[in-house]
Amino acid sequence: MSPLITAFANSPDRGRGLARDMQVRWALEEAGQPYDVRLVSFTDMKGPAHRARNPFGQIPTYQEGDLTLFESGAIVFHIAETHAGLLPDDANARARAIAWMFAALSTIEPVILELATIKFAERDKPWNAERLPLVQDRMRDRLKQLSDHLGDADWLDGAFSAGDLMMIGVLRRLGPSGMLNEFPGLAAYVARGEARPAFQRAFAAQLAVFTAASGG
Ligand code: GTB
Repeated sequence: MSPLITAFANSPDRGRGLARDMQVRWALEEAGQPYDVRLVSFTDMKGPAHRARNPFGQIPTYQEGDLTLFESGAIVFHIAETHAGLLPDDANARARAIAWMFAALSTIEPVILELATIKFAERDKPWNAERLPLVQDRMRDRLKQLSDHLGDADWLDGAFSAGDLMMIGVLRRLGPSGMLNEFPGLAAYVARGEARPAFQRAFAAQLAVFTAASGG
């Protein structure tokens, strides 16, 4: 039986593939693993049936046989561990690829989310104008360090891995801000990821949900 994932029935990103089911879809496509999708509304997500899948009432989740998982990083890691192609065979290279997955989620993503918070949720706060440049500088520092590491390489550590998949997934959240353009190497890195056929299939699948929901 194919794994079953959850995704927004009505994604607020209007089909831009910025919600985290995109990373799970992409990993499944890289692995050549067919999957089914349960679309959930915001009301469904907060109900008991979905909270049994994810106590925080969020997407994505993943069900396969008697395994139920939440957290996009844990789901992608599970897919990578159980299918070929997303983690290197060499033990050290594999450990480094996993380190990049953690770096995406715990070193890069927090600064990106902080920027989103200050730009949207805290827009009306009196201290917003003072805080924004501090947050932007923190993010630029991190992006520069990442860009310096990447240099002219195609991927973060040798061949494409789940580490790149998670990192590109996180960096794509910067798209609407335009900040990635300050780092052409990182912009090209994201474009390389988006050009992968597996990414394209995953993107098309989530876009089809938006198109169908909006009657297009
Ligand atoms: N740490 C968890 C993980 O990695 O799986 C975080 C999961 C999470 O943030 N889920 C979000 C969610 O369910 C969707 S992806 N939110 C609903 C809720 O909390 O009630 C985050 C997201 C949402 C919308 C956009 N967008 O519109 O651009 C982008 C990303």
